[in-house]
Amino acid sequence: MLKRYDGNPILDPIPSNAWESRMVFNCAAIHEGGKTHLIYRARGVDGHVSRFGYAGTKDGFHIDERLPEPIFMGDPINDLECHGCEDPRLTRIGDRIYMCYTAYGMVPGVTRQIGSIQIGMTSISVDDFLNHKWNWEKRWYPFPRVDDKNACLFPEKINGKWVMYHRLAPHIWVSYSDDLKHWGASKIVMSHQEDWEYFKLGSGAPPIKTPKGWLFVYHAVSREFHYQLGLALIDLENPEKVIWRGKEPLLKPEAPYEVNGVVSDVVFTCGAVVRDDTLFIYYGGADTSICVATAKLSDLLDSMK
Ligand code: BMA
Repeated sequence: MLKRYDGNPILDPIPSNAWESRMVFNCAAIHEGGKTHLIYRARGVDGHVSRFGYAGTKDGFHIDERLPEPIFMGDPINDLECHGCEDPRLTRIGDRIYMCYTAYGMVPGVTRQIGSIQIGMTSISVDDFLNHKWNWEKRWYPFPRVDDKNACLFPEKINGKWVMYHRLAPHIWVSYSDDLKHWGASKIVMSHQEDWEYFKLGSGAPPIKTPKGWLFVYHAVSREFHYQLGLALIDLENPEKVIWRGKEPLLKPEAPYEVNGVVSDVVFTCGAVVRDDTLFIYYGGADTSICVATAKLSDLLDSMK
């Protein structure tokens, strides 16, 4: 049901831009002001350090705007994220856009070569975002020093609480908050069931509200260490209840730009948007370029039996 766009990849590295010369991948996606905005992860000449870039598309397929400089970077003097920032996910709440990302830092007292990862969060006003004024709020870390990533927010409170999905390997967990800053009451929501989910699971795009439930695209890692996408439907009133879950992957690495690249056999999403009845899933192919695949939302929901 999911169709790859014939013009994939839609975004490639730019060899002459040092910060994005090797890899552009795993982008957040949000539709605001008549345009889909992609905040993408990029790596360039300085090895493992990732930064975020911006690209925009009016029709969802063709990139009509791309900024030459990074729009967000790991704080080099904060040991929680001195090695960079990875895999952004965006959710609009009221007049702000919240970003969850993986903060890649150092283990204190050991060596800068040994990395630690945890969830970082920040936000920006919708106006500033649309005007490319990158006034991000001071960052915070819901679970500092906990090896945790793939965080995404639901766009509204459920039963009076803000809700986050995140990944403490190998499971997808849910946590709750009153203020979006302090998180707790964590529980496992999804664990591996199928062979293609053998090693671990993690959030993909932030959940999308539909009349039948929250549509949730996630990723899973197979025995062969291939990254694939899966689809689930979550109860609208209970983020701990999975109503339906696909037995087969929604997308697995098969196209040349998914099989061959800096990291082979990877499809990995951080963002999807619905426009009319079309779901656009933006994803990294082989950690090297950005691609899009679409499906009719109504067909996907009908297939969940
Ligand atoms: C995960 C993350 C993703 C990446 C994937 C495949 O651990 O780092 O950003 O796409 O590995 O390399």
